[in-house]
Amino acid sequence: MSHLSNGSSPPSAPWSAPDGSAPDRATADGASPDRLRPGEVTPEGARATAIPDNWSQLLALMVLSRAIESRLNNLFLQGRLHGRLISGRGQEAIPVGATATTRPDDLVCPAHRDLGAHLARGTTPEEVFLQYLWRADSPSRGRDGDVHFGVWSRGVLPMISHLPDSWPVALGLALAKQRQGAGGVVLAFCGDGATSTGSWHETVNLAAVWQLPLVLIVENNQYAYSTPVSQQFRVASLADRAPGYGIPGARVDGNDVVAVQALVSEAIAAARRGGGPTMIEAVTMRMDGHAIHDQARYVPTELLDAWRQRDPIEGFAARLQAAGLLDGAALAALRDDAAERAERAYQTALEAPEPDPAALTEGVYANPAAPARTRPAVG
Ligand SMILES: Cc1ncc(C[n+]2csc(CCOP(=O)(O)OP(=O)(O)O)c2C)c(N)n1
Ligand SMILES: [Mg+2]
Repeated sequence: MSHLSNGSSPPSAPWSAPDGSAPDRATADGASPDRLRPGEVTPEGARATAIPDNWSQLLALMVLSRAIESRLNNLFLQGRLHGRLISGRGQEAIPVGATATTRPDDLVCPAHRDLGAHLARGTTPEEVFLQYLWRADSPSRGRDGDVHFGVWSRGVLPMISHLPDSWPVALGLALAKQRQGAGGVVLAFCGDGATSTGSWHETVNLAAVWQLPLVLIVENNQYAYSTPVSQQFRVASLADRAPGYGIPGARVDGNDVVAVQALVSEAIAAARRGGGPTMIEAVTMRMDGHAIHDQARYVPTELLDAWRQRDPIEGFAARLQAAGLLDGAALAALRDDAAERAERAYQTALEAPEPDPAALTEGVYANPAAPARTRPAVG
């Protein structure tokens, strides 16, 4: 059983630093595959260079996502929200870049840090605050005050907590899209930790076998709760798993919204053409604890400091400013506007009614009487 001995001696640097300087997963002999360099994309043709025409949309969506989460964070700390709060701060480029070019007939299955995907599909700040205040008119109709919401009319599915069970659902949706034959595709997101589950592998395999129009996006943010990626997998890149299933895989700098959009757009185009699924690993960093209760003291400070230098909004804004497309005043105005929209949405949600307890079982069953009649006899 000597091949298992690595598990008992954790690598000295269990994470990957943004410049690739620190080993993310030391090998048995101490060498590092060290292949997680943000900006590195395979295949080569997917490397993004030009600022896309929709740059202002990308920037506005990331800024709005950050503003909404910032307001939610303050509200939680003030005791005005109930339950828990999960943050996608620092990861906005992935859901925004991936989703911005989707068509209305596409479907999106966000994971729990993908507020930007909801916003990119047209979910409003009001809907988000109604959700987090458990209001009757929220997307989940007051049954949830957390990430488990979607707006079906916009093609956004609610996140499923059992990881990564949005993926097998996405698989079924992609099968439906394939059978409809109208070119619709499905985007499914998950984290690095979710890749360790059986249903993740089953989904990828079946998507490959059936050549479904599915874009599979893994957000590698270096941790799954307190578990670093070194304790999660041994491959140098999660995208390296794709060839094992017979599909293309690519890695992208998850903090570069332009690169994410370019690569995912390519994968979407391939899926529309009948080219089947693509797996994309977007490398990023979870900048907060798992949720607001988690101080994440297990994350090395220098790692967070290094990734903070690569904030996706700051980086994109700097690039736009260097290109003469944006100035400091316009950026400040955009941020102010996003903060005001978030505040207005919160105030609107505050005034909105709470759900009627009598409506609790509505929507649970198609026919409330059915479960008793159809339940098989026990014994
Ligand atoms: C099947 C399953 N096991 C455990 C959990 C508990 N859990 C919720 S989030 C989480 C960490 C997920 O990590 P990752 O997939 O990397 O996503 P991240 O939170 O880092 O974005 C865990 C273990 C779960 N929701 N589902
Ligand atoms: Mg993770």
